Amino acid sequence: MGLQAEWGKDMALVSGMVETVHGIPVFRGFLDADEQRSLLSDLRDIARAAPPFSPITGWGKPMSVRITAAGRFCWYSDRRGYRYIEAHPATGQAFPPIPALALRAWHEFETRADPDCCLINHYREGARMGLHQDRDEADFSFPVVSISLGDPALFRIGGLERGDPTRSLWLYSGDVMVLSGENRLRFHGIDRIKAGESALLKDGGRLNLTLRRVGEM
Ligand code: MD6
Ligand code: FE
Repeated sequence: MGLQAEWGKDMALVSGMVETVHGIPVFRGFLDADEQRSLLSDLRDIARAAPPFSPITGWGKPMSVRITAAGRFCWYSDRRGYRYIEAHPATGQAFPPIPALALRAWHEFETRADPDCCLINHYREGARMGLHQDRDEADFSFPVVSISLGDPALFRIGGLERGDPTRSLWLYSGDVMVLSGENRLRFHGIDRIKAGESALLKDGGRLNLTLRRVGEM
């Protein structure tokens, strides 16, 4: 059973190289260098309108990753717990629209509806993201589509229980990864980034976009 069986004719729509890593499709170089720069420029505008912030974990510690979002929803966490919010915690404003290139990536994999959240994670050297499940969305039949920009990241993915065995893979600038079907609820996280590898971000580091549908249809 190869990719052909999993993706069928849809594969022809996708540019670049697709690898199945631990059963998860990773579209290497889905965005070429020009597209990466163009998306980055959109993300800079978004960060100006909706400044990235470090959510506070349930333990009362700020996360090492800085977060903002485009679209209707943004993930948020403070001492009261975590949830999706619809207004920026500092400005009180709605989040900016999702960039066209990110929407295009989503539509390669899901045509039933647009995403209503594009979460943007910024990793500086030393930042990481603990093992978690994305399960606060209304309908798990929608995928989560991830786009990586900048320095490589070591992505760890396990099973449906926190203690299940995990495997790791590197995500590079321009790669798109899709968590759908039986992979949708797997525990996953980022162990570390390899700082100084990519020249895309002026100050180095990594950006990750995850496109999702949070609300009901
Ligand atoms: C990251 N990614 O790559 C964190 N979640 O920085 C995620 O948490 C993630 O890549 C759901 C689906 C795909 C992901
Ligand atoms: Fe996640």
